Amino acid sequence: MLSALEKYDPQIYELLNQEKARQSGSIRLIASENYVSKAVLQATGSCMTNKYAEGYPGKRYYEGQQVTDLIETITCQRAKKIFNADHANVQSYSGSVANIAAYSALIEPGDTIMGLSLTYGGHLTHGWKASFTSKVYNSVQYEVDPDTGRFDFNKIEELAKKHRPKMIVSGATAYCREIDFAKFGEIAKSVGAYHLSDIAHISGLVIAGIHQSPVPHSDIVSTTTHKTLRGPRGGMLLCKKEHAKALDVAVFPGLQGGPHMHTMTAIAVALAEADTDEFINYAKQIVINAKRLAEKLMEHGFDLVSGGTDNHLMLIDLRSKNIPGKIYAKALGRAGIVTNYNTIPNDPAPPFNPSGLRIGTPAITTRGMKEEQMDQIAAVFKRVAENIQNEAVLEEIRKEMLLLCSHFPVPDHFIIPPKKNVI
Ligand code: DSN
Repeated sequence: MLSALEKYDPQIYELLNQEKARQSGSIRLIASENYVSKAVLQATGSCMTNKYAEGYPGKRYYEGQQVTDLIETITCQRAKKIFNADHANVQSYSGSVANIAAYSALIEPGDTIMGLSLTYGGHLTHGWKASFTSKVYNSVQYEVDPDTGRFDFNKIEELAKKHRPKMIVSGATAYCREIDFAKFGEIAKSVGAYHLSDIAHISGLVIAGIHQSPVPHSDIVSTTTHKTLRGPRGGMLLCKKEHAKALDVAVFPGLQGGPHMHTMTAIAVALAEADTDEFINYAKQIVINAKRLAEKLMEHGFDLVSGGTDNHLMLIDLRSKNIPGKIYAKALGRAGIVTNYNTIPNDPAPPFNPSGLRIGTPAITTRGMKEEQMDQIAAVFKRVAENIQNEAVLEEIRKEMLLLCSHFPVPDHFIIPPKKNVI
């Protein structure tokens, strides 16, 4: 495939090679990124990209659905089985669209929604002021306690009682502690709200049983498919039986036209991979690595929001180091480590130049790195902080990181042996 690309469009081919080299030659700590298997990559780049399939299996608006119907049915079955859910919709183009579909299925424009503020770790679509979701719905935002970095359920409950939202959203993009979905569900029930859980970041951990599942406690669960779950870039929804029809209609024809069948096909493959012991071991190692990295960073004098992590990510509060998040992320980048700057709870600095850095371990865990490498990476964080403008030291570290990468090559050919009884 690539040789055809090379011949037809050498410029794009060359850029793809550059990106491949970047992904292979750097320590990728962006908590939402990963490396997919060869099987997932193949499915993503398959002939399913050529097919329109508006509608649902057995009820399409185009002919030629002999295979698409089977693929969608299998993908839904796998999703329901692995999450133990009544119903699955696997058509969402992304996590953002999945969240909007969830609102649209259960509540009306103008109704009140209550989600975690973006600057405290929530997602844009949880009702952030710049998002469409706050224009269509009346958005009330809760925060995490700035002192503990954790949810304060008394405050959340108080806010819910005051504003009586129609939908409470649990889930986050930058929260490093276990989320008590049962408690969120209880609060939602007590005020007559629906409960939407967004597990985009942690769905792989939920599948592996190392994070509480929101499924029994939520009306709808949304997720992306490419973070800890390690599939293609897409979205997925799970819900209780009674919301199945409304949710499906909200996705199609409510918000989308034809589903991206190549992505859905790759989601099916990723779900089969996730239903294996190899996946469970990988997910466990993500958390072991994150805890070790957090511990070592703290030993090196870094402040972590909430004092550690329960999941795959952590937030470094850089105020005590006197280094703005962006400056630090860029210096780390020059040293071969890719991260993203991030707000911290009650950040005195603006979101585009925040006081924190978010890091996560999914991608480096997929590469096979373990505790020893976490120690090495934590030590590098210290050296970079001490040499923020010393380009010679940063270049020296970059070479060390390149060497580390060479010992853990990008597993773009890794294959998860399928389970015997895969659906
Ligand atoms: N942009 C994603 C993340 O990095 O967490 C959230 O959707």
